[in-house]
Amino acid sequence: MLKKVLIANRGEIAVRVIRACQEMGIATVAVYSDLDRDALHVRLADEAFALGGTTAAESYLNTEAILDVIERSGADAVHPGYGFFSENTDFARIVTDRGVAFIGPPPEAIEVMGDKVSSRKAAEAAGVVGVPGTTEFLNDASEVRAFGEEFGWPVAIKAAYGGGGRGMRVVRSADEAEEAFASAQSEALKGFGRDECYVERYLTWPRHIEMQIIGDTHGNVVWVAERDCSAQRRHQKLVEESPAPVFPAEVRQAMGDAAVKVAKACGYYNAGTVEFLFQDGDFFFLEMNTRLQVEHPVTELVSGIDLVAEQIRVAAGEPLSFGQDDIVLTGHAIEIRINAEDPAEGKFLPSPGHITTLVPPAGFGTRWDGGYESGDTVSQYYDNLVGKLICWGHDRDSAIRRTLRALREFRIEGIATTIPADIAILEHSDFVDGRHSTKWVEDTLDLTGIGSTATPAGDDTEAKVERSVDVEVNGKRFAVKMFIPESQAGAVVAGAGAATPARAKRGSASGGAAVAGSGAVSVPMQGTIVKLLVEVGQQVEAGATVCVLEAMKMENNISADKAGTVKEIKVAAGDSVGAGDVVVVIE
Ligand code: MV4
Repeated sequence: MLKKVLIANRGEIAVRVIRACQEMGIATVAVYSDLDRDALHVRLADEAFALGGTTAAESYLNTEAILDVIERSGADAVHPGYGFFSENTDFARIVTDRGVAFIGPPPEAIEVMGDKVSSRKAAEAAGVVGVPGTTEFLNDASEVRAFGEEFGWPVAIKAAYGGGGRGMRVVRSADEAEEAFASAQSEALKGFGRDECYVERYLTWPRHIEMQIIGDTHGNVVWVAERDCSAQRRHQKLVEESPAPVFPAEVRQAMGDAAVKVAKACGYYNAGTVEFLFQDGDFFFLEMNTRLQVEHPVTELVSGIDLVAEQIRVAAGEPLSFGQDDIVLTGHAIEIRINAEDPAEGKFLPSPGHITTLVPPAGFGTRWDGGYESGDTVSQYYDNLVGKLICWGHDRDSAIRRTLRALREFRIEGIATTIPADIAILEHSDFVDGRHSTKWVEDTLDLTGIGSTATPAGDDTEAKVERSVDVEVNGKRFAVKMFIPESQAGAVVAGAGAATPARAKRGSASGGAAVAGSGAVSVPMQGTIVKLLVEVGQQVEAGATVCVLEAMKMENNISADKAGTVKEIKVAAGDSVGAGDVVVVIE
Protein backbone atom coordinates (compact mmCIF):
# COMPACT_ATOMS: atom_id res chain seq x y z
CA MET A 1 0.00 0.00 0.00
CA LEU A 2 1.02 3.62 -0.48
CA LYS A 3 2.54 5.27 2.59
CA LYS A 4 2.54 8.99 1.89
CA VAL A 5 0.44 10.88 -0.65
CA LEU A 6 1.21 14.39 -1.86
CA ILE A 7 -1.96 16.21 -2.87
CA ALA A 8 -1.10 18.54 -5.77
CA ASN A 9 -4.24 20.63 -5.38
CA ARG A 10 -6.12 22.97 -3.07
CA GLY A 11 -9.63 23.68 -1.82
CA GLU A 12 -12.36 21.12 -1.33
CA ILE A 13 -10.83 18.39 -3.50
CA ALA A 14 -7.54 18.49 -1.58
CA VAL A 15 -9.57 18.17 1.63
CA ARG A 16 -11.54 15.26 0.14
CA VAL A 17 -8.35 13.35 -0.74
CA ILE A 18 -6.71 14.07 2.64
CA ARG A 19 -9.75 12.62 4.42
CA ALA A 20 -9.62 9.41 2.37
CA CYS A 21 -5.89 9.02 3.09
CA GLN A 22 -6.43 9.53 6.81
CA GLU A 23 -9.06 6.81 6.87
CA MET A 24 -6.65 4.46 5.08
CA GLY A 25 -3.74 5.18 7.42
CA ILE A 26 -1.77 6.98 4.69
CA ALA A 27 0.26 10.09 5.57
CA THR A 28 -0.62 13.30 3.69
CA VAL A 29 1.48 16.11 2.27
CA ALA A 30 -0.21 19.38 1.33
CA VAL A 31 1.33 22.02 -0.92
CA TYR A 32 0.32 25.65 -0.87
CA SER A 33 0.72 29.00 -2.60
CA ASP A 34 1.49 32.12 -0.59
CA LEU A 35 -2.22 32.94 -0.43
CA ASP A 36 -3.09 29.47 0.88
CA ARG A 37 -0.55 29.32 3.71
CA ASP A 38 -3.39 28.98 6.21
CA ALA A 39 -5.95 27.22 4.01
CA LEU A 40 -8.11 24.33 5.21
CA HIS A 41 -6.23 21.69 3.18
CA VAL A 42 -2.98 22.90 4.78
CA ARG A 43 -4.50 22.76 8.26
CA LEU A 44 -5.74 19.20 7.77
CA ALA A 45 -2.67 17.58 6.19
CA ASP A 46 0.08 15.93 8.25
CA GLU A 47 2.73 18.03 6.54
CA ALA A 48 2.58 21.09 4.35
CA PHE A 49 5.15 22.65 2.04
CA ALA A 50 5.25 26.07 0.42
CA LEU A 51 5.31 26.22 -3.37
CA GLY A 52 5.69 29.99 -3.37
CA GLY A 53 3.83 32.26 -5.76
CA THR A 54 0.33 33.58 -5.99
CA THR A 55 -1.21 32.59 -9.31
CA ALA A 56 -1.92 28.97 -10.22
CA ALA A 57 0.94 29.07 -12.76
CA GLU A 58 3.38 30.14 -10.07
CA SER A 59 2.22 27.60 -7.52
CA TYR A 60 -0.08 24.61 -8.18
CA LEU A 61 1.13 24.40 -11.80
CA ASN A 62 4.82 24.79 -10.95
CA THR A 63 6.25 21.38 -11.86
CA GLU A 64 9.71 22.06 -10.45
CA ALA A 65 8.37 23.21 -7.10
CA ILE A 66 6.09 20.17 -6.77
CA LEU A 67 8.86 17.74 -7.77
CA ASP A 68 11.05 19.35 -5.15
CA VAL A 69 8.40 18.79 -2.45
CA ILE A 70 7.96 15.16 -3.56
CA GLU A 71 11.69 14.72 -3.04
CA ARG A 72 11.87 16.47 0.31
CA SER A 73 8.72 14.92 1.79
CA GLY A 74 9.44 11.38 0.63
CA ALA A 75 5.93 11.02 -0.81
CA ASP A 76 5.45 7.79 -2.75
CA ALA A 77 2.36 8.96 -4.66
CA VAL A 78 0.73 12.13 -6.00
CA HIS A 79 -3.00 12.75 -6.20
CA PRO A 80 -3.69 15.58 -8.67
CA GLY A 81 -7.38 16.13 -7.80
CA TYR A 82 -9.21 17.76 -10.75
CA GLY A 83 -7.95 20.67 -12.88
CA PHE A 84 -4.29 21.68 -12.50
CA PHE A 85 -2.11 18.62 -13.34
CA SER A 86 -4.88 16.02 -13.38
CA GLU A 87 -4.86 15.57 -17.17
CA ASN A 88 -1.27 16.64 -17.85
CA THR A 89 0.59 13.70 -19.38
CA ASP A 90 4.01 15.36 -19.07
CA PHE A 91 3.50 15.73 -15.33
CA ALA A 92 2.17 12.17 -14.96
CA ARG A 93 5.18 10.78 -16.84
CA ILE A 94 7.78 12.82 -14.93
CA VAL A 95 6.31 11.69 -11.60
CA THR A 96 6.09 8.03 -12.65
CA ASP A 97 9.64 8.11 -14.04
CA ARG A 98 10.82 8.96 -10.54
CA GLY A 99 9.16 5.86 -9.15
CA VAL A 100 6.31 7.86 -7.58
CA ALA A 101 2.75 6.68 -8.28
CA PHE A 102 0.44 9.05 -10.19
CA ILE A 103 -3.05 8.49 -8.79
CA GLY A 104 -4.73 8.77 -12.16
CA PRO A 105 -5.16 7.05 -15.52
CA PRO A 106 -2.40 5.96 -17.89
CA PRO A 107 -1.04 8.93 -19.92
CA GLU A 108 -1.89 7.15 -23.19
CA ALA A 109 -5.59 7.14 -22.23
CA ILE A 110 -5.46 10.84 -21.38
CA GLU A 111 -3.98 11.46 -24.83
CA VAL A 112 -6.56 9.43 -26.78
CA MET A 113 -9.43 11.14 -24.93
CA GLY A 114 -7.74 14.55 -25.12
CA ASP A 115 -9.48 15.83 -28.23
CA LYS A 116 -12.93 15.42 -29.69
CA VAL A 117 -11.94 13.73 -32.91
CA SER A 118 -9.57 11.09 -31.53
CA SER A 119 -11.92 10.29 -28.63
CA ARG A 120 -14.89 10.01 -30.95
CA LYS A 121 -12.94 7.68 -33.23
CA ALA A 122 -11.87 5.53 -30.25
CA ALA A 123 -15.48 5.33 -29.03
CA GLU A 124 -16.77 4.45 -32.50
CA ALA A 125 -14.11 1.77 -32.90
CA ALA A 126 -15.43 0.30 -29.62
CA GLY A 127 -18.98 0.34 -31.03
CA VAL A 128 -20.21 3.42 -29.16
CA VAL A 129 -21.67 6.11 -31.39
CA GLY A 130 -21.52 9.89 -31.08
CA VAL A 131 -24.15 12.28 -32.41
CA PRO A 132 -24.56 11.45 -36.16
CA GLY A 133 -21.96 13.49 -38.00
CA THR A 134 -18.61 13.43 -39.73
CA THR A 135 -15.20 12.70 -38.28
CA GLU A 136 -13.58 14.30 -41.34
CA PHE A 137 -12.49 17.92 -41.09
CA LEU A 138 -14.56 20.41 -43.05
CA ASN A 139 -12.96 22.09 -46.07
CA ASP A 140 -15.65 24.64 -46.79
CA ALA A 141 -19.20 25.67 -45.98
CA SER A 142 -20.69 23.70 -48.87
CA GLU A 143 -19.99 20.52 -46.87
CA VAL A 144 -22.03 21.94 -43.99
CA ARG A 145 -24.90 22.66 -46.39
CA ALA A 146 -24.67 19.15 -47.87
CA PHE A 147 -24.73 17.59 -44.38
CA GLY A 148 -27.74 19.69 -43.34
CA GLU A 149 -29.68 18.83 -46.52
CA GLU A 150 -29.04 15.11 -45.96
CA PHE A 151 -29.54 14.80 -42.16
CA GLY A 152 -31.80 17.80 -41.53
CA TRP A 153 -31.36 21.13 -39.75
CA PRO A 154 -30.15 22.36 -37.29
CA VAL A 155 -26.55 21.14 -37.36
CA ALA A 156 -23.62 21.94 -35.06
CA ILE A 157 -20.17 22.95 -36.30
CA LYS A 158 -17.62 22.01 -33.65
CA ALA A 159 -13.94 22.80 -33.23
CA ALA A 160 -12.06 19.48 -33.23
CA TYR A 161 -9.58 20.76 -30.64
CA GLY A 162 -12.08 22.93 -28.79
CA GLY A 163 -13.71 22.50 -25.43
CA GLY A 164 -16.30 23.94 -23.08
CA GLY A 165 -18.57 24.97 -25.95
CA ARG A 166 -16.00 27.30 -27.51
CA GLY A 167 -15.76 27.03 -31.25
CA MET A 168 -19.24 25.48 -31.44
CA ARG A 169 -21.82 27.07 -33.78
CA VAL A 170 -25.42 26.07 -34.34
CA VAL A 171 -26.54 26.35 -37.99
CA ARG A 172 -30.30 26.48 -38.52
CA SER A 173 -30.44 26.65 -42.31
CA ALA A 174 -28.24 26.48 -45.43
CA ASP A 175 -27.84 30.25 -45.71
CA GLU A 176 -26.30 30.47 -42.21
CA ALA A 177 -23.57 27.94 -43.03
CA GLU A 178 -20.99 30.28 -44.54
CA GLU A 179 -20.86 32.74 -41.66
CA ALA A 180 -21.12 30.08 -38.94
CA PHE A 181 -18.23 28.06 -40.39
CA ALA A 182 -16.02 31.15 -40.61
CA SER A 183 -16.81 32.23 -37.05
CA ALA A 184 -16.34 28.71 -35.59
CA GLN A 185 -12.93 28.51 -37.30
CA SER A 186 -11.85 31.92 -36.10
CA GLU A 187 -12.96 31.29 -32.50
CA ALA A 188 -11.17 27.92 -32.52
CA LEU A 189 -7.98 29.46 -33.87
CA LYS A 190 -8.03 32.20 -31.26
CA GLY A 191 -8.88 29.91 -28.38
CA PHE A 192 -6.94 26.75 -29.19
CA GLY A 193 -4.44 27.67 -31.92
CA ARG A 194 -6.02 25.23 -34.43
CA ASP A 195 -9.07 25.74 -36.61
CA GLU A 196 -10.09 22.23 -37.73
CA CYS A 197 -13.86 21.80 -37.50
CA TYR A 198 -16.38 19.03 -38.13
CA VAL A 199 -20.16 18.90 -38.33
CA GLU A 200 -22.88 16.87 -36.62
CA ARG A 201 -26.64 16.93 -36.04
CA TYR A 202 -27.56 19.50 -33.39
CA LEU A 203 -29.75 18.17 -30.58
CA THR A 204 -32.12 20.94 -29.50
CA TRP A 205 -33.16 19.80 -25.99
CA PRO A 206 -30.62 17.24 -24.75
CA ARG A 207 -29.74 16.23 -21.22
CA HIS A 208 -26.13 15.84 -20.16
CA ILE A 209 -25.84 12.40 -18.58
CA GLU A 210 -22.45 10.99 -17.68
CA MET A 211 -21.44 7.53 -16.51
CA GLN A 212 -18.91 6.98 -13.71
CA ILE A 213 -16.52 4.12 -14.38
CA ILE A 214 -13.54 2.80 -12.48
CA GLY A 215 -10.89 0.35 -13.60
CA ASP A 216 -7.78 -1.29 -12.20
CA THR A 217 -4.40 -2.30 -13.63
CA HIS A 218 -5.58 -5.93 -13.93
CA GLY A 219 -7.99 -5.19 -16.77
CA ASN A 220 -11.18 -4.88 -14.68
CA VAL A 221 -13.48 -1.97 -15.53
CA VAL A 222 -16.93 -1.47 -14.00
CA TRP A 223 -19.60 1.23 -14.34
CA VAL A 224 -20.95 2.58 -11.08
CA ALA A 225 -23.87 4.92 -11.84
CA GLU A 226 -24.91 7.78 -14.09
CA ARG A 227 -25.16 11.43 -13.12
CA ASP A 228 -27.49 13.96 -14.71
CA CYS A 229 -25.65 17.30 -14.94
CA SER A 230 -28.12 19.14 -17.17
CA ALA A 231 -28.66 22.05 -14.74
CA GLN A 232 -25.74 24.21 -15.84
CA ARG A 233 -25.04 27.72 -16.96
CA ARG A 234 -22.32 28.67 -19.45
CA HIS A 235 -20.81 25.20 -19.12
CA GLN A 236 -20.54 25.58 -15.34
CA LYS A 237 -22.53 22.84 -13.66
CA LEU A 238 -24.82 24.00 -10.85
CA VAL A 239 -26.64 20.83 -9.74
CA GLU A 240 -25.85 17.16 -10.37
CA GLU A 241 -27.86 14.12 -9.39
CA SER A 242 -27.99 10.36 -9.51
CA PRO A 243 -29.94 8.51 -10.75
CA ALA A 244 -30.94 10.67 -13.73
CA PRO A 245 -34.66 11.50 -13.56
CA VAL A 246 -37.00 9.91 -16.12
CA PHE A 247 -34.26 7.51 -17.24
CA PRO A 248 -35.25 3.89 -17.96
CA ALA A 249 -33.28 1.06 -16.34
CA GLU A 250 -32.47 -0.50 -19.72
CA VAL A 251 -30.95 2.78 -20.96
CA ARG A 252 -28.82 2.93 -17.78
CA GLN A 253 -27.61 -0.62 -18.41
CA ALA A 254 -26.83 0.16 -22.07
CA MET A 255 -25.04 3.40 -21.16
CA GLY A 256 -23.04 1.60 -18.47
CA ASP A 257 -22.01 -1.10 -20.97
CA ALA A 258 -21.07 1.59 -23.52
CA ALA A 259 -18.96 3.49 -20.96
CA VAL A 260 -17.07 0.32 -20.01
CA LYS A 261 -16.40 -0.39 -23.71
CA VAL A 262 -15.00 3.12 -24.23
CA ALA A 263 -12.79 2.80 -21.13
CA LYS A 264 -11.49 -0.62 -22.14
CA ALA A 265 -10.79 0.63 -25.67
CA CYS A 266 -8.25 3.12 -24.32
CA GLY A 267 -6.69 0.81 -21.71
CA TYR A 268 -8.17 2.86 -18.89
CA TYR A 269 -7.62 2.40 -15.17
CA ASN A 270 -8.47 4.78 -12.25
CA ALA A 271 -11.80 6.64 -11.89
CA GLY A 272 -13.16 8.20 -15.07
CA THR A 273 -16.34 9.55 -16.60
CA VAL A 274 -17.86 8.98 -20.02
CA GLU A 275 -20.14 11.85 -21.04
CA PHE A 276 -23.22 11.45 -23.19
CA LEU A 277 -25.99 13.60 -24.61
CA PHE A 278 -29.41 12.01 -24.03
CA GLN A 279 -32.49 12.96 -26.05
CA ASP A 280 -35.70 11.11 -26.95
CA GLY A 281 -34.48 7.86 -25.38
CA ASP A 282 -31.18 7.76 -27.30
CA PHE A 283 -27.72 8.54 -25.96
CA PHE A 284 -24.64 9.66 -27.87
CA PHE A 285 -20.98 9.69 -26.82
CA LEU A 286 -19.69 13.23 -26.20
CA GLU A 287 -16.29 12.90 -24.51
CA MET A 288 -14.46 11.13 -21.70
CA ASN A 289 -13.09 12.92 -18.64
CA THR A 290 -9.93 11.20 -17.51
CA ARG A 291 -9.98 12.38 -13.89
CA LEU A 292 -11.95 12.31 -10.67
CA GLN A 293 -14.73 14.87 -11.14
CA VAL A 294 -16.17 17.56 -8.90
CA GLU A 295 -19.51 15.74 -8.81
CA HIS A 296 -18.16 12.29 -7.82
CA PRO A 297 -19.87 12.38 -4.36
CA VAL A 298 -23.38 11.86 -5.79
CA THR A 299 -22.17 8.52 -7.12
CA GLU A 300 -20.63 7.69 -3.74
CA LEU A 301 -23.90 8.34 -1.92
CA VAL A 302 -26.00 6.08 -4.15
CA SER A 303 -23.39 3.30 -4.43
CA GLY A 304 -21.66 3.39 -1.04
CA ILE A 305 -18.32 3.21 -2.89
CA ASP A 306 -15.52 5.54 -1.76
CA LEU A 307 -14.17 6.48 -5.20
CA VAL A 308 -11.06 8.21 -3.83
CA ALA A 309 -10.10 5.25 -1.65
CA GLU A 310 -10.61 3.01 -4.66
CA GLN A 311 -8.40 5.26 -6.83
CA ILE A 312 -5.65 4.96 -4.23
CA ARG A 313 -5.93 1.16 -4.10
CA VAL A 314 -5.79 0.98 -7.89
CA ALA A 315 -2.70 3.24 -7.98
CA ALA A 316 -1.05 0.88 -5.49
CA GLY A 317 -1.60 -1.95 -7.98
CA GLU A 318 -4.45 -3.65 -6.12
CA PRO A 319 -7.48 -5.03 -7.95
CA LEU A 320 -10.84 -3.28 -7.48
CA SER A 321 -12.38 -4.31 -4.17
CA PHE A 322 -15.71 -5.17 -5.86
CA GLY A 323 -17.02 -6.49 -9.16
CA GLN A 324 -19.84 -5.23 -11.42
CA ASP A 325 -22.41 -7.50 -9.76
CA ASP A 326 -21.49 -6.30 -6.26
CA ILE A 327 -22.64 -2.76 -7.01
CA VAL A 328 -26.05 -1.97 -5.54
CA LEU A 329 -27.53 1.49 -6.14
CA THR A 330 -29.84 2.82 -3.43
CA GLY A 331 -31.93 5.99 -3.23
CA HIS A 332 -31.22 9.34 -4.83
CA ALA A 333 -28.42 11.88 -4.34
CA ILE A 334 -28.21 15.56 -5.34
CA GLU A 335 -25.11 17.73 -5.31
CA ILE A 336 -25.22 21.51 -5.18
CA ARG A 337 -22.08 23.38 -6.11
CA ILE A 338 -21.78 26.36 -3.83
CA ASN A 339 -19.72 29.01 -5.60
CA ALA A 340 -18.62 32.44 -4.41
CA GLU A 341 -20.75 34.12 -7.07
CA ASP A 342 -23.59 36.58 -6.78
CA PRO A 343 -26.53 35.15 -8.74
CA ALA A 344 -28.60 38.35 -8.36
CA GLU A 345 -30.67 38.92 -11.52
CA GLY A 346 -29.07 35.85 -13.09
CA LYS A 347 -25.68 37.53 -13.46
CA PHE A 348 -23.52 35.16 -11.38
CA LEU A 349 -20.82 37.77 -10.72
CA PRO A 350 -17.71 36.39 -9.02
CA SER A 351 -17.76 37.34 -5.34
CA PRO A 352 -14.41 36.41 -3.81
CA GLY A 353 -13.62 37.71 -0.33
CA HIS A 354 -13.40 36.99 3.35
CA ILE A 355 -15.89 34.47 4.78
CA THR A 356 -16.90 35.75 8.19
CA THR A 357 -19.29 32.90 8.94
CA LEU A 358 -19.59 29.46 7.39
CA VAL A 359 -21.81 27.01 9.21
CA PRO A 360 -22.83 24.15 6.91
CA PRO A 361 -26.05 22.25 7.49
CA ALA A 362 -25.99 18.81 9.05
CA GLY A 363 -28.44 16.02 9.74
CA PHE A 364 -29.46 12.72 8.18
CA GLY A 365 -28.29 12.31 4.60
CA THR A 366 -26.51 15.66 4.53
CA ARG A 367 -22.85 15.81 3.44
CA TRP A 368 -20.66 18.89 3.11
CA ASP A 369 -17.42 18.68 1.12
CA GLY A 370 -15.96 22.13 1.69
CA GLY A 371 -12.65 23.83 1.11
CA TYR A 372 -13.21 26.70 3.52
CA GLU A 373 -14.34 27.45 7.05
CA SER A 374 -15.33 30.63 8.89
CA GLY A 375 -12.48 33.11 8.75
CA ASP A 376 -11.04 31.82 5.45
CA THR A 377 -10.75 33.89 2.30
CA VAL A 378 -11.87 32.93 -1.21
CA SER A 379 -9.18 34.40 -3.47
CA GLN A 380 -9.84 35.89 -6.89
CA TYR A 381 -6.86 33.91 -8.16
CA TYR A 382 -8.42 30.45 -7.99
CA ASP A 383 -11.63 28.57 -8.69
CA ASN A 384 -14.49 30.09 -6.70
CA LEU A 385 -16.00 26.77 -5.59
CA VAL A 386 -16.52 27.09 -1.82
CA GLY A 387 -17.73 23.54 -1.48
CA LYS A 388 -20.42 21.04 -2.35
CA LEU A 389 -23.56 20.11 -0.48
CA ILE A 390 -24.62 16.55 -1.25
CA CYS A 391 -27.90 15.17 0.08
CA TRP A 392 -29.28 11.66 -0.07
CA GLY A 393 -32.91 10.56 0.11
CA HIS A 394 -34.82 7.31 -0.43
CA ASP A 395 -36.23 8.75 -3.64
CA ARG A 396 -35.83 11.90 -5.76
CA ASP A 397 -38.67 13.72 -4.06
CA SER A 398 -37.23 13.26 -0.56
CA ALA A 399 -33.73 14.10 -1.81
CA ILE A 400 -35.03 17.40 -3.25
CA ARG A 401 -36.83 18.22 -0.01
CA ARG A 402 -33.76 17.40 2.07
CA THR A 403 -31.49 19.48 -0.19
CA LEU A 404 -33.84 22.47 0.07
CA ARG A 405 -33.96 22.11 3.85
CA ALA A 406 -30.16 21.99 4.00
CA LEU A 407 -29.72 24.98 1.65
CA ARG A 408 -32.03 27.06 3.84
CA GLU A 409 -30.10 25.99 6.93
CA PHE A 410 -26.74 26.99 5.41
CA ARG A 411 -25.16 30.09 6.96
CA ILE A 412 -22.52 31.82 4.87
CA GLU A 413 -21.69 35.46 5.52
CA GLY A 414 -19.12 37.80 4.03
CA ILE A 415 -19.40 36.56 0.44
CA ALA A 416 -22.30 36.05 -1.94
CA THR A 417 -23.02 32.48 -3.03
CA THR A 418 -25.06 30.67 -5.64
CA ILE A 419 -27.46 29.31 -2.98
CA PRO A 420 -30.46 31.53 -3.99
CA ALA A 421 -30.18 30.29 -7.60
CA ASP A 422 -29.87 26.68 -6.41
CA ILE A 423 -33.06 27.05 -4.37
CA ALA A 424 -34.84 28.51 -7.42
CA ILE A 425 -33.74 25.51 -9.51
CA LEU A 426 -34.86 22.91 -6.95
CA GLU A 427 -38.21 24.63 -6.43
CA HIS A 428 -39.03 24.85 -10.15
CA SER A 429 -41.62 22.42 -11.51
CA ASP A 430 -39.56 21.81 -14.69
CA PHE A 431 -36.68 20.53 -12.55
CA VAL A 432 -38.97 18.61 -10.21
CA ASP A 433 -40.60 16.87 -13.20
CA GLY A 434 -37.26 16.26 -14.98
CA ARG A 435 -38.32 18.42 -17.94
CA HIS A 436 -35.11 20.47 -17.93
CA SER A 437 -32.19 20.23 -20.39
CA THR A 438 -28.70 21.66 -20.76
CA LYS A 439 -30.30 24.87 -22.07
CA TRP A 440 -32.93 25.21 -19.36
CA VAL A 441 -31.12 27.42 -16.82
CA GLU A 442 -30.10 29.91 -19.51
CA ASP A 443 -33.23 29.83 -21.68
CA THR A 444 -36.11 29.16 -19.29
CA LEU A 445 -35.24 29.66 -15.63
CA ASP A 446 -36.15 33.20 -14.60
CA LEU A 447 -33.74 34.56 -12.00
CA THR A 448 -35.00 38.14 -12.03
CA GLY A 449 -35.71 39.21 -8.50
CA ILE A 450 -33.27 36.65 -7.11
CA GLY A 451 -31.54 38.50 -4.32
CA SER A 452 -27.91 38.68 -3.39
CA THR A 453 -26.87 36.93 -0.19
CA ALA A 454 -23.88 39.22 0.17
CA THR A 455 -23.53 40.60 3.65
CA PRO A 456 -20.84 43.06 4.61
CA ALA A 457 -17.81 41.40 6.13
CA GLY A 458 -18.12 41.69 9.88
CA ASP A 459 -15.33 42.01 12.40
CA ASP A 460 -14.27 38.56 13.54
CA THR A 461 -11.08 39.47 15.41
CA GLU A 462 -11.25 38.34 18.96
CA ALA A 463 -8.56 38.75 21.59
CA LYS A 464 -7.16 35.34 22.51
CA VAL A 465 -4.39 34.70 24.99
CA GLU A 466 -3.34 31.51 23.25
CA ARG A 467 -2.28 31.98 19.64
CA SER A 468 -1.14 29.52 17.08
CA VAL A 469 1.20 30.95 14.52
CA ASP A 470 2.31 29.30 11.32
CA VAL A 471 5.96 29.54 10.50
CA GLU A 472 7.96 28.31 7.55
CA VAL A 473 11.40 26.81 8.07
CA ASN A 474 13.23 26.19 4.80
CA GLY A 475 9.91 26.25 3.05
CA LYS A 476 8.28 23.66 5.34
CA ARG A 477 5.28 24.73 7.35
CA PHE A 478 5.03 24.30 11.12
CA ALA A 479 2.23 25.35 13.44
CA VAL A 480 3.65 26.96 16.58
CA LYS A 481 1.52 27.70 19.64
CA MET A 482 2.23 30.98 21.38
CA PHE A 483 0.92 32.29 24.68
CA ILE A 484 0.82 36.05 24.55
CA PRO A 485 -0.43 38.72 26.98
CA GLU A 486 -3.88 39.72 25.82
CA SER A 487 -2.88 43.31 25.25
CA GLN A 488 -0.11 42.29 22.83
CA ALA A 489 -1.83 39.40 21.13
CA GLY A 490 -3.20 41.50 18.27
CA ALA A 491 0.13 43.10 17.48
CA VAL A 492 2.09 39.86 17.56
CA VAL A 493 -0.34 38.06 15.33
CA ALA A 494 -0.51 40.95 12.90
CA GLY A 495 3.26 40.97 12.79
CA ALA A 496 3.32 37.25 12.00
CA GLY A 497 1.07 37.82 9.01
CA ALA A 498 -1.87 35.86 10.36
CA ALA A 499 -4.15 38.80 11.03
CA THR A 500 -7.70 39.03 9.78
CA PRO A 501 -7.44 39.17 6.00
CA ALA A 502 -8.38 42.44 4.35
CA ARG A 503 -12.06 42.93 3.75
CA ALA A 504 -13.38 42.04 0.38
CA LYS A 505 -13.07 44.94 -1.96
CA ARG A 506 -16.40 45.44 -3.63
CA GLY A 507 -15.84 46.34 -7.27
CA SER A 508 -17.23 49.70 -8.26
CA ALA A 509 -17.65 48.76 -11.89
CA SER A 510 -19.97 45.83 -11.24
CA GLY A 511 -22.29 47.59 -8.89
CA GLY A 512 -24.58 49.17 -11.47
CA ALA A 513 -25.03 52.88 -11.96
CA ALA A 514 -27.09 53.98 -8.99
CA VAL A 515 -24.51 56.63 -8.11
CA ALA A 516 -22.58 58.28 -10.95
CA GLY A 517 -18.89 57.40 -10.74
CA SER A 518 -15.74 59.28 -11.69
CA GLY A 519 -15.70 58.00 -15.26
CA ALA A 520 -12.51 56.02 -14.66
CA VAL A 521 -14.00 52.55 -15.22
CA SER A 522 -11.95 49.91 -13.44
CA VAL A 523 -12.18 46.12 -13.27
CA PRO A 524 -13.11 44.56 -9.93
CA MET A 525 -10.82 41.58 -10.27
CA GLN A 526 -7.82 40.16 -12.09
CA GLY A 527 -8.53 38.63 -15.49
CA THR A 528 -8.34 38.96 -19.26
CA ILE A 529 -10.17 41.47 -21.45
CA VAL A 530 -11.97 39.37 -24.07
CA LYS A 531 -13.96 42.05 -25.87
CA LEU A 532 -14.19 45.85 -26.12
CA LEU A 533 -17.61 47.23 -26.91
CA VAL A 534 -16.90 50.97 -27.16
CA GLU A 535 -14.65 53.26 -29.19
CA VAL A 536 -13.00 56.57 -28.35
CA GLY A 537 -15.46 59.37 -28.98
CA GLN A 538 -18.52 57.17 -28.49
CA GLN A 539 -21.41 58.35 -26.29
CA VAL A 540 -22.33 55.88 -23.55
CA GLU A 541 -25.15 55.63 -21.05
CA ALA A 542 -24.40 54.96 -17.40
CA GLY A 543 -24.51 51.17 -16.91
CA ALA A 544 -23.72 50.36 -20.55
CA THR A 545 -21.22 47.53 -21.01
CA VAL A 546 -17.85 48.90 -22.10
CA CYS A 547 -15.90 45.66 -22.16
CA VAL A 548 -16.06 41.99 -21.21
CA LEU A 549 -13.64 40.64 -18.63
CA GLU A 550 -12.97 36.95 -18.31
CA ALA A 551 -12.13 36.15 -14.72
CA MET A 552 -12.46 33.00 -12.65
CA LYS A 553 -13.66 31.10 -15.73
CA MET A 554 -16.59 33.51 -16.22
CA GLU A 555 -17.32 36.36 -18.54
CA ASN A 556 -18.21 39.57 -16.70
CA ASN A 557 -19.65 42.71 -18.23
CA ILE A 558 -17.80 45.82 -17.10
CA SER A 559 -20.14 48.78 -17.25
CA ALA A 560 -19.81 52.54 -17.53
CA ASP A 561 -20.06 54.16 -14.11
CA LYS A 562 -21.44 57.37 -15.62
CA ALA A 563 -22.90 58.67 -18.85
CA GLY A 564 -20.62 60.61 -21.20
CA THR A 565 -18.10 60.37 -24.02
CA VAL A 566 -15.39 57.71 -24.12
CA LYS A 567 -12.16 59.70 -23.89
CA GLU A 568 -9.60 56.95 -23.57
CA ILE A 569 -9.38 53.17 -23.87
CA LYS A 570 -6.45 51.78 -21.95
CA VAL A 571 -6.71 48.09 -22.90
CA ALA A 572 -7.12 45.85 -25.93
CA ALA A 573 -8.78 42.45 -26.28
CA GLY A 574 -6.39 39.83 -24.95
CA ASP A 575 -4.80 42.08 -22.32
CA SER A 576 -4.37 40.85 -18.76
CA VAL A 577 -5.58 43.25 -16.10
CA GLY A 578 -5.38 43.37 -12.33
CA ALA A 579 -8.03 44.30 -9.76
CA GLY A 580 -8.58 48.07 -9.81
CA ASP A 581 -6.96 48.67 -13.21
CA VAL A 582 -8.67 51.45 -15.15
CA VAL A 583 -9.78 50.18 -18.55
CA VAL A 584 -11.86 53.00 -20.00
CA VAL A 585 -12.10 56.71 -19.18
CA ILE A 586 -15.43 58.49 -19.70
CA GLU A 587 -15.83 62.27 -19.64
C1 MV4 B 1 -23.85 19.41 -28.54
C2 MV4 B 1 -25.12 19.87 -28.15
C3 MV4 B 1 -26.18 19.55 -28.97
N1 MV4 B 1 -25.99 18.84 -30.11
N2 MV4 B 1 -23.72 18.69 -29.66
C4 MV4 B 1 -21.28 21.87 -25.48
C5 MV4 B 1 -19.90 21.66 -24.94
C6 MV4 B 1 -19.39 20.48 -25.63
N3 MV4 B 1 -18.57 19.68 -24.77
C7 MV4 B 1 -20.57 19.76 -26.16
N4 MV4 B 1 -21.67 20.66 -26.07
C8 MV4 B 1 -22.84 20.41 -26.69
N5 MV4 B 1 -22.76 19.65 -27.81
C9 MV4 B 1 -24.76 18.44 -30.42
N6 MV4 B 1 -24.58 17.74 -31.56
C10 MV4 B 1 -25.23 20.60 -26.96
C11 MV4 B 1 -24.07 20.89 -26.23
C12 MV4 B 1 -24.25 21.64 -25.03
C13 MV4 B 1 -23.96 21.09 -23.77
C14 MV4 B 1 -23.50 19.79 -23.60
C15 MV4 B 1 -23.22 19.29 -22.35
C16 MV4 B 1 -23.42 20.08 -21.23
C17 MV4 B 1 -23.87 21.35 -21.36
C18 MV4 B 1 -24.15 21.88 -22.63
C19 MV4 B 1 -24.62 23.18 -22.73
C20 MV4 B 1 -24.88 23.71 -23.97
C21 MV4 B 1 -24.67 22.93 -25.12
